[in-house]
Amino acid sequence: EGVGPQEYTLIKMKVLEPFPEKIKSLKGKAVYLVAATLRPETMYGQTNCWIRPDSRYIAFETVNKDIFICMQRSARNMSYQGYTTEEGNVNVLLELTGQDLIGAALKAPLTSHDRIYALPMLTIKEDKGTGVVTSVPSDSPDDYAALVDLKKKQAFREKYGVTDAMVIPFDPIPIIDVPEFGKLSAVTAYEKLKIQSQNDRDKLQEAKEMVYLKGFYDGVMLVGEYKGKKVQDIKKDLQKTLVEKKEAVIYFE
Ligand code: A2H
Repeated sequence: EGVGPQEYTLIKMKVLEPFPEKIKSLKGKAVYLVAATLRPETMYGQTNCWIRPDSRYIAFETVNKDIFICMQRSARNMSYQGYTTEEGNVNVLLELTGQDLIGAALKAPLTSHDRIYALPMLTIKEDKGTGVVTSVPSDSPDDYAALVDLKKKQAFREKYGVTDAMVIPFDPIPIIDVPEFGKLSAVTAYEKLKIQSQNDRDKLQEAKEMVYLKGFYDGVMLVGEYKGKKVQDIKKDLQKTLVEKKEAVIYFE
C-alpha cells in the first residue's frame, strides 16, 4: 500500500432484465454493479464482470436514488464521500452473496458488447475496491486467466451456474497496442509464462509486472475516440467523459 488515498474510477454496470431472483424486489429501479478500476481506458475491451461467489455484497441507495451493488466496506467508504444522504450512514436495501449475482446480465460503458455477464472469480480481494471487478482479458493477465478457466472447464461453469452463452462468445478484444507485447498484451504474457489457471499466483504476478507499466506508459489506443493516442495522455480525459455521462464515479480509499 502506498501513502495517501488511491483514486479509482467506479464503472457503473447497469443490471438488465430479467433481474436475478435475489434482487427481483429492486425491479423498476436503476441498479448498478460498481467496479473499481485503475484503467478506465480499457473499458472498450470489457467482456464480463467478476464477482466473488463466496463473498457478501449489499445493495444500497445512493443520494441520486441509484442502487449500487458492492461490498459493505466500500459502501461505508462511499458514505463519507458524498454518495449517501447522511454521512457515515448506508441505506442497505439487500444483503446478498456473490453467488446471488452470478449470471446477471449487464450493460457496461464503451464495450462493443450489448450485454455482458457477471461471472465468478475466486481471487477477488475483500479489502480492496468494491469487490466487483471489470474484466478486460486483452490487457489484464488476471482477467484472461479467469476467463480461460471458465472457457475450458465445463464443470467449473456448472458449479457456479454459468451457462455457455455467458462465456463462449466472449474473447479478448484488441484495444491497446503495447510495444513488444502486441495487441493482446495479457494473452502474450500468459502464454510466454505458460500460466495454467487463475490460481497460478506467482506467475500472474510476474505477468502483471511485465505488462502493466508498459501498457500504461507506452500503450497506444487502437479503438474509440482516442484511437492512435497514448494511454497516459488520454486517461484523465476519458475518465472525465465517463463521469459526465454518468457512466462512472470517482472513489477513494
Ligand atoms: B484493473 P490495485 Cl485492464 N480484488 O481494472 C482483485 N483485483 C481487484 C479488486 C479486488 N477487490 N478490485 C479491483 N481489482 C483490479 C482493469 C485493469 C486493471 C487492467 C489492467 C490492470 C489493472 C480490468 N480488470 O490493474 O491493487 C482492477 O483491475 C492494475 C493493478 O489498487 C483494478 O484495475 O493496484 C486493480 O485491480 C486495482 O489494483
